[in-house]
Formats: sequence, C-alpha cells, structure tokens
Amino acid sequence: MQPKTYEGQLNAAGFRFAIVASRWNDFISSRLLEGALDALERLGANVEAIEVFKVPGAFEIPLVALTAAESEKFDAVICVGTIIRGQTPHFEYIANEVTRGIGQAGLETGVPVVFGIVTADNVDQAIDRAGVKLGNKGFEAATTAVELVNLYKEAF
Ligand code: INI
Repeated sequence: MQPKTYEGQLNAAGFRFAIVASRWNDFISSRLLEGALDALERLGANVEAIEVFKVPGAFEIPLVALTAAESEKFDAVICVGTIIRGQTPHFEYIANEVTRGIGQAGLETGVPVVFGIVTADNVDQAIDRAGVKLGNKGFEAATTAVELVNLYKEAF
C-alpha cells in the first residue's frame, strides 16, 4: 500500500523567513544565527526575503516570534538562542517558558515557528551544538523551516 505522502523539499527560493535571535551568550548565539543564515543561503533563499530580529535574551524570543508569525510577512519563523544552566533554578524557568512560548506561537498562528534554542548544562555542551562536535542548531532549525514551508505549500 502506498498512501499519498508529503515530505517537504529543501528549497528555500520564493519563501520569506524571520529569524528571531537572542544576544545572551553571544559568542555561541551569534554562531547559531550564522548557521541559520548559512542554511537559508545554501538552500536558495533570497537575502531580501530574510529579516533578522535581535532581542536581549531567550525569554524575549516568544513574543517577537508570535508577532512576526502574526504579521503575515513570513512563511516561517526561526528562533535561535542559548540558555546555559547556572547555579540556580533560573535556567529551568527560562528554558521552560521559552520552549512553551515558541510552541504556542506556531500553534496560535498556524505559521511554522522553529525551535533552534540550545539548552545546555555548561558552555562546552553549548559550543558543541553551535558548530563544533554536534552540528549547529541554527543551521538545523533553518533547514527544518525550509522543509516545513515546502510541506505546507504542497499539502495544505
Ligand atoms: N537569557 C538567555 O538567553 N540565556 C541564558 O542563559 C540566560 N540566563 O542564564 O539567565 C538568559 N537570561 C536573560 C533572559 O532571557 C531575559 O533576557 C531577562 O530575564 C529579561 O527578561
């Protein structure tokens, strides 16, 4: 049996993207933004079709992502940032809220809002996920966004 199956292509041409990027832990976060831009460029996005929104910390990402998704200016919103565990429960509060808020922005608007946030126990783990040992979460998030916009275009 071969049911009709949808799987988005990796072609960014003709689509518009917002990237919401936080500055906290900027030596890592800036690599995530570079990774996201690199993926979009490699997949054929036009630079004029990309807008970057920089915010202070990851906690500020969900509202800007929601507003960008509501604006009808973008086919997908890519969120990148870095949250590193400290000595206090602060990490859990921020990480939980950012994860929930990014998910909510997508569900409320019907626009793909993609999670490219590194949540790590320490700086080494974060660096590994920003282009060293374990890929680049920004690159992965942007690639996911491109796949999803193609899936939506084809399927719905
Ligand atoms: N913001 C981050 O993006 N990453 C962190 O690791 C972090 N820590 O550890 O505190 C962080 N805090 C700031 C927060 O996101 C807000 O910008 C701030 O609370 C103002 O709302």
